[in-house]
Amino acid sequence: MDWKKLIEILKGHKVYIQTHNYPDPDAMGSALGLQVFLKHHGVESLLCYDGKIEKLSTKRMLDIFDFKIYNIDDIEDMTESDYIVTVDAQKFNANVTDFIGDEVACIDHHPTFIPCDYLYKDVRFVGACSTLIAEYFKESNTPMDSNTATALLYGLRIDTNNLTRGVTPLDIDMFSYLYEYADADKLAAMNNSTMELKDLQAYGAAIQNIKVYDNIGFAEIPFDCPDGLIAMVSDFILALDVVEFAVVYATRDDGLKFSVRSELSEWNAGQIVAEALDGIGTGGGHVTMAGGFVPSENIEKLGHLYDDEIERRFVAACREGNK
Ligand SMILES: [Mn+2]
Repeated sequence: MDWKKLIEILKGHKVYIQTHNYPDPDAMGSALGLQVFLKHHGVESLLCYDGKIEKLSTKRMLDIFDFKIYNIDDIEDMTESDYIVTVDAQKFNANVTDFIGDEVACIDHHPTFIPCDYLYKDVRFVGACSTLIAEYFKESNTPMDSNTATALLYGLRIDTNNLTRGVTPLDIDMFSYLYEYADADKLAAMNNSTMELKDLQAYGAAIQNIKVYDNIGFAEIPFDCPDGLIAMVSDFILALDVVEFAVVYATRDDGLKFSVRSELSEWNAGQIVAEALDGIGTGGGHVTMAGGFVPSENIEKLGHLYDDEIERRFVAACREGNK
């Protein structure tokens, strides 16, 4: 990390901070945090994303932390010479739309699938991108305000599932650093009423459809639902004591959307989903959490009983990973 270099590169340019599509709390917290950091060092920026802000928790972040992030459809004046910093996201990733601006910098905690030549790159495997942004404040002695600290802390907590998933010593350090400044009332407000009726319907469908083979749990949500919700249901299935690897997928008009979770270090969720969907779709992600997609035109390739074929593919890929 070289915060001075980042400021130097961005100074004097029109800067956008772009999250991955359908931003989650870590992406939103990171984007807000970086915006506040840059502003302190004389760089104004706008936050942007593609897709939707669809989950109740992310919508509430906008109110509680009082900031703006623009959908790309509402930005009409971005040009090729504008600078983009991607946070919690990397250019060329499947979940990051390539905007017209120039992706000059990247701060992320995900693995790189297709390398990109940035002027500034800070990709480190920690539990949350919010952790990395918090470190920019700490390293540079930039004043941390309570609102920003709380948003970053919330992102850190959600991405690490309350410090239980993919946590590194830096996450713990930044957690305690942010905690000093955080606003307990705002955190409590984020924790209250986080479930909508449609969330409950997705859980209900998944519970009805759950199948467990040894330690692998499968559940289909037979209707469209947001990425974040599929991920929550996947975490929920993983919480079953017998399940150590969870595969949840929702049926959408345009295909099947997967969320995969692993508790076993030898079963790399990202690799397994990529292998299981090889030839019919795409997949990838972290060791513990990953996602995938099968476009509708390929579902028929899976045969009439596509759920059987999906289960067969995942079980085979898990066994392969166990060798
Ligand atoms: Mn993240």
